[in-house]
Amino acid sequence: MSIQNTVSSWEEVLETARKNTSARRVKRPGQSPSTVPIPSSLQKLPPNTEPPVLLYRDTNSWCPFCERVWFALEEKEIPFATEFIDLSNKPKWYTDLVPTTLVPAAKIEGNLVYESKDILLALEEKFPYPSLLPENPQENAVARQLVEEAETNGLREIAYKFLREPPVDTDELALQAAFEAKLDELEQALAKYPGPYFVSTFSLVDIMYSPHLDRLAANLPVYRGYHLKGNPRFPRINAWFDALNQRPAYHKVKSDNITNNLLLRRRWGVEPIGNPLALDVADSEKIQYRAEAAERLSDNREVAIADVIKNSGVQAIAADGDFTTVKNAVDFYLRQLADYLINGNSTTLPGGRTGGKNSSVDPVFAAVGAITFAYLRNRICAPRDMSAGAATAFRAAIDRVLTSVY
Ligand SMILES: N[C@@H](CCC(=O)N[C@@H](CS)C(=O)NCC(=O)O)C(=O)O
Repeated sequence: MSIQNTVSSWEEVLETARKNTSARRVKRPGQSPSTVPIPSSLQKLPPNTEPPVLLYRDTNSWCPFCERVWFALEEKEIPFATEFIDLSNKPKWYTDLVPTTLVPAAKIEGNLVYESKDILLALEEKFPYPSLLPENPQENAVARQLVEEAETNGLREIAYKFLREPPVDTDELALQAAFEAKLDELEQALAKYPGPYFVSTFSLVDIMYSPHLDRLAANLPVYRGYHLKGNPRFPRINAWFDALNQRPAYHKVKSDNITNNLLLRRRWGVEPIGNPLALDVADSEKIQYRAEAAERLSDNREVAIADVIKNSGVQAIAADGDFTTVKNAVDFYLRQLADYLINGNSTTLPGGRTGGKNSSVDPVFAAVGAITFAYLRNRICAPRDMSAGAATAFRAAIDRVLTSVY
């Protein structure tokens, strides 16, 4: 029997995956990104009604400032549509429309607002419930002050200075001390109200800080050998991360650690001093994340296969320019990956040349599998392609199936 018949069909995988996850996306044929998540709040709108908010954000869903706005929209369950802006080639209509030319920007009931902080405050104004600012006037004023400070307190600047390869004449320890002093200020701010957040309820202050602190928590261990998570100097920041992690909206908008680390390497060309590819084991095993990853891969397989063939280098393997075999191999290995995500260890993995029952596996066929998996492990990007949890499950499954290719 051919090994190609040993795994489930795409249709079978998709059907099972959809029973185990409610996450769905809309396809955008020929566009980037190729899919977009459906905000759960859209169900609240009568059919054929335009959502009251249009969010302009970056194509790759990397922008931390856009993440702030997306986080608030999900928390407040405001129905919204998204327009993606390619930051490497911004359309003229966008630079004409938005004075700063930056993302995010939003049209709130037709009115343009830009600057993430101003968009957050405008959303509070137009859609007061559920509120992301405290009701109590005194606490409300504190929260507003903290929102301003999140922009002006210099934490971001010092953090990124510390994170980037410091110039030779820089005293790295002094830089670290300055960064830690800023984090101490956050610790003190978090101590002022009961509960894990900056004020007594989850608020815009948390949203202002979360995308940057999240990225720093992922990047610092890998690029500076410095740990924010688990650091006993910052118990409140750690409790704050734990509290954020309980919020469903956060899981929709956040990125995963590997995306955050690969991004830094690509953008700055910096070399990791730690392992950039360590996975969050807990997320990788969750059924709903495995199902979401399988659903994404099955539903969007044509785009995934075309991307692998075009960009992974696998074309070099095609004998005499005949891509049929290469395409079949990519299709097979992706199907095997999707099947493994759904069925776990009961999926028949070929066993390769190490002596499994398919020890006769064709090495050229296997090479296509190895390239496909290595490419997609780093190519997948959360939350652009799937949620952070699903991306983690996806990468963990690739690691597993990769061991069976030869
Ligand atoms: N202060 C702005 C910062 C926005 C910002 O820096 N956006 C970046 C993406 S992360 C951008 O649009 N970059 C494109 C460019 O610089 O041309 C805000 O809070 O909205």
